[in-house]
Amino acid sequence: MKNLSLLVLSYALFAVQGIAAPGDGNSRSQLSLNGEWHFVMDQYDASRGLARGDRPWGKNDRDEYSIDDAPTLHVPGDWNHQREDLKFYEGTIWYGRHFDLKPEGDRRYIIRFGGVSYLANVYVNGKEAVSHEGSFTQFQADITDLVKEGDNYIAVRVNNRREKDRIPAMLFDWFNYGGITRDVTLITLPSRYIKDWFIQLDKHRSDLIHASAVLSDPVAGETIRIDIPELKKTLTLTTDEAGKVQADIPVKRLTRWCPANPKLYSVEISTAADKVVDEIGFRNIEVRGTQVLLNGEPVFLKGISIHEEIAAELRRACTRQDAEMLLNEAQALGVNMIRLAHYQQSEYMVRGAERRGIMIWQEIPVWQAIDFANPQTQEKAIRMLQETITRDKNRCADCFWGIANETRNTPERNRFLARLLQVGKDLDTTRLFVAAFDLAYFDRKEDKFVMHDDFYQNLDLVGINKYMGWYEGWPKAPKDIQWDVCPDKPLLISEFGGEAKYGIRGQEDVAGSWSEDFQARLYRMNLEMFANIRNLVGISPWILYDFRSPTRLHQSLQNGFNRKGLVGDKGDRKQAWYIIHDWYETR
Ligand code: GCB
Repeated sequence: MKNLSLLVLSYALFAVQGIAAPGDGNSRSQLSLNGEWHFVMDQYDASRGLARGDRPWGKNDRDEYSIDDAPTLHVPGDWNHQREDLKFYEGTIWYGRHFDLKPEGDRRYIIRFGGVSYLANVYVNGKEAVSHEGSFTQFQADITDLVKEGDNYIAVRVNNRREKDRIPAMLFDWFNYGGITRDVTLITLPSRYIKDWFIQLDKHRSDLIHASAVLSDPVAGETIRIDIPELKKTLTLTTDEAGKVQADIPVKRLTRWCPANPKLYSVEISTAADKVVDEIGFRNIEVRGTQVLLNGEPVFLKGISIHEEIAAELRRACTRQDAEMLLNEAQALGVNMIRLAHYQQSEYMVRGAERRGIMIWQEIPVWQAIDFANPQTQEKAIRMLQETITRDKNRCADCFWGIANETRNTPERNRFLARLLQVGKDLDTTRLFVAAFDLAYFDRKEDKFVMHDDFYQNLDLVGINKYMGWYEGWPKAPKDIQWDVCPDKPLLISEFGGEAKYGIRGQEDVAGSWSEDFQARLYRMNLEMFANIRNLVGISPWILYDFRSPTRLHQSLQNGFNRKGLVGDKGDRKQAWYIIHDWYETR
């Protein structure tokens, strides 16, 4: 039965387009296309001609659209922080740049975008190469047939307008940065290359690694080698007619990845023409009753939620240094888990967390009220989940795939999420599927917290967002409050907290004081209440840093920031940071 599920996993993964393991685990030849790109703001979406840069086209040699002499934006990076006139821009911007190439006949050229916010239409030498929707997932295109010797021109139309059928939709509680926000890379590959691979430990067994790989072309009889030198394992496999290989690798004396020892093994996958080296860890993550087991042992998730933002510089985080900065602050807090809210974050975050031994909850931006009744929106969500899993399926730190945050219990939502979940489960049988809910409430008649949203039954672990003491008053003393929420499942408090502005000290029992003292007390009270949640497997306070949100309208205190951070926007730790830090030290 297990082998059957591996089979399903492998076939499903390879159905999703993509070469895997990008970024710093990749040993392949790469040309960075980061740097300065010219840009034109196209407010009315009028200038399709910019796909061709400043060249005349057709019979008409009018030079109406020009981009080469336009100012530049840095890639990667959102446009909002780079220029005053783009600070709040939501709309279309054309990016353009040249690059030189000497294409070789037996090579393939793949262009990869780590993330473009929100919609991207990519043109190479005036021809459409790929379009992609969704700010936070990677995409790529084989542009071998579009490139030429010498000067090449690439144009990207980027649009970040909020629309009802997009994900997220019209309103969300973070800043809507636009632009080419992650690395752009041109990868050179042999004409037949290793397209994808999946090498992970069995979900339950510590002595069995499942391995599979697939070539770019469906050819039988080719040799693919998989080596794990440190484990003295070498497999020489022959592709089937789909160009795939798969095998189970029995292992002894495996050092499993865990927070205390985030061991990674160097894994080499090679053919006569191609080779990739990936750093891969092995661990078991599963649920038993209401517990989460890591490598067979119950684990308490000491979490923190993080937005991909450098608040002090009013910009989206996009570099390795940015990721290191955020992870350093999380690690100093004493976490063993991070919730990457509310979307897939860069590979720097994921690989950085993995190296540090931090488990990851990654989710797609199905945030509150998206258009659940719209079949196109459904397809978008499915693709986002597929792309999320495809990029990070070899990252053992990724333990939890989140499919939704704070959705309402309606028939449309139930159908939507059920399908999404099925797609996810067909893709990946080795991780836990989760979602965060905000529908738990204190039932005065029953004298306890309950939740009436049966969708949770479909999940492995349930996240509950609960802002006691902030959006909701205390019904009684925290130590006396009982919880009976999803009692048959592991429960993570996936958000809690309240706002305070760093530096304000004041009355600890007055929310309107906006004081660190109020926030610290609120944290203490919540921790007291959590002691009564029998199925509690962890907490993930909201949130590490204050973050930008156009919905935060208090002009002097919020000033465009959600101030629930344990750390202020400028990097100062608030009192509540120490409460969590000390509590985590005792767990
Ligand atoms: C929530 C949302 C989160 C918000 C937070 C808040 O429940 O999941 O995205 O930022 O509340 O601060 O209101």
